[in-house]
Amino acid sequence: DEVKTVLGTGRAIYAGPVRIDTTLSGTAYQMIDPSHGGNRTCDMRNLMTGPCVLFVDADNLWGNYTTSDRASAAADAHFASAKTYDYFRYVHNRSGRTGTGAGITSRVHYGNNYTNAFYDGTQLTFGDGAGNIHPLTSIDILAHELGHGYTDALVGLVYSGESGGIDEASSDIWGAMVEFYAAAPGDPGDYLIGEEADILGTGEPFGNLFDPSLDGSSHSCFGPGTPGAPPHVSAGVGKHFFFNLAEGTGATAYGYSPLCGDVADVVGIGRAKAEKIWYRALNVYATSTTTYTNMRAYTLGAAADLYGSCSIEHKAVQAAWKAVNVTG
Ligand code: ASN
Ligand code: ZN
Ligand code: CA
Repeated sequence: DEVKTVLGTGRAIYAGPVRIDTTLSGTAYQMIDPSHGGNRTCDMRNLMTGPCVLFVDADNLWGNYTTSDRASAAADAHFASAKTYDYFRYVHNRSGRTGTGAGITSRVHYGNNYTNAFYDGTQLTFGDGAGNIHPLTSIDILAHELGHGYTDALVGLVYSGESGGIDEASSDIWGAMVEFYAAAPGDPGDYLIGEEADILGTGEPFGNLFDPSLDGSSHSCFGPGTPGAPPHVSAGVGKHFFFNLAEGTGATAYGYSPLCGDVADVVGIGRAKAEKIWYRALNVYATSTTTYTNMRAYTLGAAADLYGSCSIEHKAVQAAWKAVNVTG
């Protein structure tokens, strides 16, 4: 028989009250989402090995908004994986990370006090954070990790040097863009990354796109040290470019965007155009060894393709790169 999606109710820690797609098997509901490539969400039971136990439930009401119910973090992950799927499907016309419609498994409650999340080429894994009360299952973190899967499939950037930085920048860009797209009641979009899960334990966000250097290590502007910096550090240049392009350098709504070079303010073209330019640069032009200078040329190419040579959008791409010291 064909497996049909059933509409369930999530009481997610970060996303809040959300609808999630599940499956009815016999008399039990399962966290399997046939409407989004068969995404499934399972429980690592705070171990690092052994089976991941699929979440099942008798009444299709998942979680209680807190970590006292193991299904709450699962509801966040199940919701965020569906929204990430829809984002790439409807905004970029990409059906699943492989392009074949296939979804992903999200393993939650991984390890003990595990304060990270990762994509291993096959599935997603999320720790519960410090004290096991800050699961890393927020939309921006999940979309960052799942975004690695999409970027890998689109380009396969080498994970070192500038190409590694562009890989990490892409994941934070997807993280932020999916968060806006998802429009969750408890977690509206912003340009902060990981703030919901309080990864640092200080109440400060783990990172942001408007001035990445605020994290203490990321480069907000391209400099002599950028090519040799680790991916999470050089990524700042790409994130900051993207913010400049979408929101402009005069933007104040989400923070601020200091200029690097001596250039006039960049007028942003909006997220909807900026995300299409970045995606097309990766999908059509980028290679495994793409550098920031290359990415400048590729985003210019993508903007010319989409909006015309010498269009406002094309010129904004040029200005947004100049504002992070990438001049080609
Ligand atoms: N959360 C990290 C990332 O996706 C995992 C890692 O450092 N490998 O970038
Ligand atoms: Zn990453
Ligand atoms: Ca965020």
